[in-house]
Amino acid sequence: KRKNPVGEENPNYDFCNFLLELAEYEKNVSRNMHKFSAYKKAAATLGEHPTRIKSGDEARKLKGIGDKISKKIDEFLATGKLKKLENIHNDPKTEAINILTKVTGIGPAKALSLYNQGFRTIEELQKNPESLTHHQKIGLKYYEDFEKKIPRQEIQEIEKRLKDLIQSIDSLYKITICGSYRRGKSESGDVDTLITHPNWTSDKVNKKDKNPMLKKIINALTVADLIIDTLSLGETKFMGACRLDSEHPVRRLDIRLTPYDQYYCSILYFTGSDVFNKTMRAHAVEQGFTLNEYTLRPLGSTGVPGEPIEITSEEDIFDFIDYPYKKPEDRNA
Ligand code: DCP
Ligand code: MG
Ligand code: MN
Repeated sequence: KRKNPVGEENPNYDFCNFLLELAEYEKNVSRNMHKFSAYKKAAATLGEHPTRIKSGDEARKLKGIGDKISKKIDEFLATGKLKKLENIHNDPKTEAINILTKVTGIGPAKALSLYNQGFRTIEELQKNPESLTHHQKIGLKYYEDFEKKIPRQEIQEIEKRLKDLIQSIDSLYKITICGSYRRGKSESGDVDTLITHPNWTSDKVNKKDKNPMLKKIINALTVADLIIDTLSLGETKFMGACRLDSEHPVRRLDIRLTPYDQYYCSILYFTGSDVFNKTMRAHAVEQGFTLNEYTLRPLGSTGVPGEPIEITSEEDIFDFIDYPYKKPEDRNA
C-alpha cells in the first residue's frame, strides 16, 4: 500500500504508481533525495497528462521525464513489470522500512535503526515501544486510523466545528483549511488548518513575550473533545489527533497560527502541493525573489533578501514573480 496511489480512472495510473513506489524507495531506503524528487515529479507530470502514454519516447517529451524513466516506461509496456521493482519487493529490509515509516514520527533514519534492532512489523513495535518518542507512540496508537483517507464531507464537518469553537474564543479569528482539501481533492490524508488574527502581526512575533494564542485554542479544542491527543505543540504549530465523535476514525490534524501580514504566503505554502511549491519557489528565484511560507522578498544583486513585499492576496504573489495564476485545484502537480 502506497501513500498516494493514483486511481484507475487516470489514463497513466499504472506508470504513476510504479514511479511513486520508486520515489518512496529512494526516500526511505536508499535515502537519495534527488532521485526521490525526480520520480515524484515524473509521476506528477504523467498524472496530469490527459491521454494514455504509448511509449517511452512520447513520455520523454514531457517535463521532468528523461532517458532513465522513459526506458522504465518502455520496459513496463513491454513486460508489464519492472525488474528494479521486483527486486525491491523481494527485499525484506525494504519491506520492514516501508512498514515502520508509515507510523507518523518514524522517519527513514529511525526506521533503519529499528530494523537494525530487529523490528520488522507494527505488532513487534506495539509490544516493545520503549525506544519511541511521545509523537511516535501516538502515531502507533492510531496507526490504523491514520492510514485511512478522510472524505471531503468529514473535513467540512471538522471545519465547521473548528470555526465554531475557535471563533467563540474570538470572532476575529480567520480559519482556512488548506492542503489537499483546498486543492479540491475528494479525500485527504489529514486536516491542514491555517489560523490568523488581525491583531497579531509579524512585528509582534519576535518579541520576547510568549504568545498564548495557539495554546488557548488547542486547550479549547481539547476540552470540546475534538482534539484527543497532541503530537507536538509550539507557539505557532500544532500537530495532533482529532475526532468528530466515536463513530468516526481518529484523524491527523495540523494547525498553524500565522501573522496577519504573512497570511497569503502561508496559505500558498500550506495549500501545496509540495511539488507545486518547489516549482513555484524555483521560479521565484529565477525572477530574483525568494519565497517561503512567511514572505516574498526581492533578492539583491548580492543575493541577500530585501524587505518583505506587501501582499494582499494569493494572486499578488503570482503577479510579483510573473508566474501565471493557478487556482488551488490546478496546483496538484
Ligand atoms: N508542504 C511542503 N513541503 C513539505 C511538506 C508540506 O511544501 N515537505 C506543504 C504543501 C502541502 C502542505 O504543506 O500541500 C500540507 O502538507 P501535507 O503533508 O498535509 O500534504 P497534503 O495536504 O498536500 O496531502 P495529504 O492529503 O496527504 O495531507
Ligand atoms: Mg494534508
Ligand atoms: Mn498536513
